[in-house]
Amino acid sequence: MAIRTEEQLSAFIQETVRSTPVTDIHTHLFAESFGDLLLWGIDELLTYHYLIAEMFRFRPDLPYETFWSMTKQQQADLIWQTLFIENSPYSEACRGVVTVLSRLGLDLSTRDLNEYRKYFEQFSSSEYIDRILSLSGVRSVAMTNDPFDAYERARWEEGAGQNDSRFLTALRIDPLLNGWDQAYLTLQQQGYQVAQDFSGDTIQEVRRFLQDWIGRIDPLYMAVSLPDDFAYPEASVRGRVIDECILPVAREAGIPFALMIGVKRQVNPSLKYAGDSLGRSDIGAVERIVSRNQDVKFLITMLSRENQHELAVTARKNRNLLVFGCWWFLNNPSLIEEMTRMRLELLGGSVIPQHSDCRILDQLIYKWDHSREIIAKVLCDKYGDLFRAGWRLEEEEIQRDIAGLLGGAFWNFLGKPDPAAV
Ligand code: FIX
Ligand code: ZN
Repeated sequence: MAIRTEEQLSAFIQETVRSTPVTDIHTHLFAESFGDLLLWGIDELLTYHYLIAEMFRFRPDLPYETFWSMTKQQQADLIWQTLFIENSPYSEACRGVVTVLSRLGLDLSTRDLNEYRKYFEQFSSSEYIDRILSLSGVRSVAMTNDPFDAYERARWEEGAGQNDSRFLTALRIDPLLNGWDQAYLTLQQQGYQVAQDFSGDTIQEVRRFLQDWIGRIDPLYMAVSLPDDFAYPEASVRGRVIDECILPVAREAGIPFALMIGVKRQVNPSLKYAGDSLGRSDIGAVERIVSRNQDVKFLITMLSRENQHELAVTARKNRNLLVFGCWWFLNNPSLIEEMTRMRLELLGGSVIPQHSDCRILDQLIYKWDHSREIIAKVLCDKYGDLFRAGWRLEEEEIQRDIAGLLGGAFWNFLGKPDPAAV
């Protein structure tokens, strides 16, 4: 049906963005069969590492060790008191908790954390997964599957990951590229004949390791996060692993290599896993890896705001590069809007505007609610411009475009149908 007025256009865009199911291409969530790796509930929400970092800013006298020696519930109490009671929770990570509590139907006027805790007790993990996926309108999520994690490896050996098609797999291989001096030992323990100095069959054995894990978990892609000083090509262990192991295996398996570039790990080790930061990276490294390996597909996100424009332009020049998400410190409304606007202007619908990076299941609600609102706002402007220029749109065309942005472009890039699509 054709859209006749600008008001009708905006209302239709907003409703379609709100109701179109999402494929969330990068999260740290897990299916129920992965046991303790699946995190949900109020104490997990409050102890999200984004909130830990924010809490410490308001508690200059709190020794780091005191916080780390607390139980999770005590940590959550302190974060609630600091960020929600003694201050107003308008930072994006705090606002996220408010959105979640509100959409779960909890009474925000009480601000009673123990009352909120009771609410979560009524659900089993499996009921809660159904509830959150339904409330957030997320159809499927890619997990971050780590073959270097002993607990997760044991779950795979028990047959986890095979019985819930809403949880898709992604093979995460950071230690191979960022910590070879330890990683080679884990590979040896798993039966691969690798040497620290790369002698003998090391290259073939690393490839065999990747191939075995691809065979075992059938990942959508292989992924790594990389530091801000990532260089390519490079005469280093990382450079060799990329060129001689990952790229040949990605090529042969026909799966993309996902690069998340720009992390400065542990700038403040006292903050533990909340202590990472970011830095601007060299777009030249991205240009070279994608243009010299045109028969490999690359999913790329960068962490620094300063890299976003050049990354979008690099994607214009290389169809084997799909830009995705507003990652981590970019996942704030002002930056999501700026980046989404710029990306749609440069790339049309050949982009994945957002992923959630959720670590806690409940976060799917806020990360997608907040992002959908911004994506809809930008689309209203873009389709509005077309409308005012005289371009008339059918509802079906808008539905097609939005389905692409929220998942279709990803599946097209992979060359696979969305298994969860009905
Ligand atoms: O490397 C990653 O996948 C990052 O997203 C995480 O490690 C990071 O801690 C995070 O949660 C960002 O949102
Ligand atoms: Zn992540």
